[in-house]
Amino acid sequence: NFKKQVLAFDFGASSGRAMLGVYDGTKISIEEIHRFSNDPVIVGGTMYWDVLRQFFEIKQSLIKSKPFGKIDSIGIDTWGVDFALLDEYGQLLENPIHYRDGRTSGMLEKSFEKISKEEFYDITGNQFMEINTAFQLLSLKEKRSHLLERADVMLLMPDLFNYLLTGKKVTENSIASTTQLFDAKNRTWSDKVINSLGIPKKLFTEIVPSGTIIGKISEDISEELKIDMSDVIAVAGHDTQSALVSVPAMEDDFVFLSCGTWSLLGTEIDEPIINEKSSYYNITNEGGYGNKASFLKNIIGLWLIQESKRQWEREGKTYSFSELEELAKSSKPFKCFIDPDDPVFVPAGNIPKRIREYCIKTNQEVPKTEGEIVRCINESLAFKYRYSLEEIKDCTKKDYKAMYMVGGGIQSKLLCQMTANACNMEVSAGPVEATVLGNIAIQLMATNEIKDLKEARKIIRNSQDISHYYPTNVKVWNEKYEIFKEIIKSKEIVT
Ligand code: LFR
Repeated sequence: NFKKQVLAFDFGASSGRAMLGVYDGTKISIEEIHRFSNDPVIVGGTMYWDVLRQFFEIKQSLIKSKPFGKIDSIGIDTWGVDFALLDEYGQLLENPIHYRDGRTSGMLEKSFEKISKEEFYDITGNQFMEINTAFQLLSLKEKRSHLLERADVMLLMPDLFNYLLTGKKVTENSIASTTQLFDAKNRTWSDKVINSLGIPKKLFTEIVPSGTIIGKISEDISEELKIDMSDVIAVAGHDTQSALVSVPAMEDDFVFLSCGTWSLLGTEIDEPIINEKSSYYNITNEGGYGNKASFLKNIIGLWLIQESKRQWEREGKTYSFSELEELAKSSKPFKCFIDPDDPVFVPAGNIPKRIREYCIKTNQEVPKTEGEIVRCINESLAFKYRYSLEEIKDCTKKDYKAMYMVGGGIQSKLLCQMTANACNMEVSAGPVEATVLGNIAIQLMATNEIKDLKEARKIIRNSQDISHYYPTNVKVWNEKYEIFKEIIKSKEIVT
C-alpha cells in the first residue's frame, strides 16, 4: 500500500497552480488543489509580478492540501529569466518586474559594447533575447543603478519562492542556465559576462543541481498555517526543463516541442553545442535535470492566439480556444503567413491588427475574420517549427524519427496535425501536464522513489494518454513551405 504525495507549483502566464502528485509505485496521478491568477500588474508604466499575492496563494494551497494528508515534499517552477533583488536583511527591494516589460528595449545592442557578441554567445550558449536576465540587469545598471548598489542578492523566481518558504538562498541549475549570465560549458556563473556588464558579483548565490533538497518549510510558516514542515526540493525551476523530464521518449535522440505560451523546440544532449553555426542560428543551450543539456529554439508560441483572444475580448467578442480552433479549421488554408518570431508580436496588445499589417507589408492576402487570423497563426507556427528543426538538425547532424509534443498547447488537435504535416514527421502528443509531471517526478527522484530519468519517463508514459498524428497532404505543405520561407525572408528586407 505504498504511497507518496508531493505538491507541485507551476507559475505560468495564464495562471499559477498547485497540483497534488500521488505516486503508487508504478503510476503518478495528479489532482489540482488550487488555481489562481498570475496576472502581471502595470503600475506607472512598469509591468510587475504581483509577488506577495503569489506567495499568499502558495500558502492557500498548503492549507487546501491539508485534507489530503501528509505532503512529503514541495517543488516550484516558473517561466525563466525573471528575478527579485533582496537587501542584506533578506527583504525585497522592489516587486520583481515581468519580462514583457519594455525596460530591456535596446539592451542587446548596449551589451555588445561591453562584451563582443561572439564571446557572449561562446560563453553562455544562450539564444539572444532581450527578455533574458542579463539584459534586465543591464537595464537596471543603466537606468537605476542605485538599486543594484543597494542589493545584496538576486534570486530567480523559483528560487525566490523556495527562499520565502525555507529561508535558504540558492540558485537551481536549470533556471540559472537560461539567464545568459551562465557559463554553459563549465556550468557556473560566468565572471566574464557578469563583470563585463558591470553587475555586482556578490548578487549571485551558489548553484545547486535540479533535484536538490534545500530545506524544510520554515517553522514560522508551519506554525502560521498549522502544517507539517515538508521538504522543499529545488526541482527544475525553469518550467521548460521540468516539462522535458516528462517527454515520453524511449530513444536517446529525440525532438521535443514544449507547447505553452512559448513553443520550445529542440533536442536533449549531453554537452552543449556552441559553434559558429549554432551562433548564426541563435540556438540556445540550457541545463536540464540530471546534467542533461538541451539544445533548443524559443519560438513565440501560443502567445499569439492567447493574446489575440484577449484582444477580441476587449472588443466584446468572447471565444473559447476550441471555438477559435473550429473557426480556423473552416477557414481557407494557406491564405497568408507571418514569421511568428518577428519582434512586433512580442509585446501585449492588438496582435490581429499587427498580423494584418504584416500581411500588407509582405504583399499577401490580408486575413479578415477571427478564423483566418487563427489559421494563419497555426500554419505559420507549424512552418516555423519545421524551419527551426532544420536549423537544429544542421547543427546536430542527426535525424529524428518522431517529434514529441508536450504541454497545454497539444490540446489543439489542429496544431498537432499541422505540425506533423509541416514537418513531415510523426508527432507523439502528450502529456498535457508535462511541466507539473516533470516537477513531481524530479521530487520523487530526489528522494530516491524513482531511480532515474529513464524510469521517470517510463512511469509518465504509463500514467498518461499519448496521441499520435501522422503527416498528410505532404506535397502541398512542402510547396507552401517554400512560400513561407520567402515571406519571412522578404520581411527582413522590408523592415
Ligand atoms: C516557457 C519559458 C521559456 C522561456 C520563456 C521566458 O514558459 O520559460 O522557456 O524562454 O518562458 O521565460
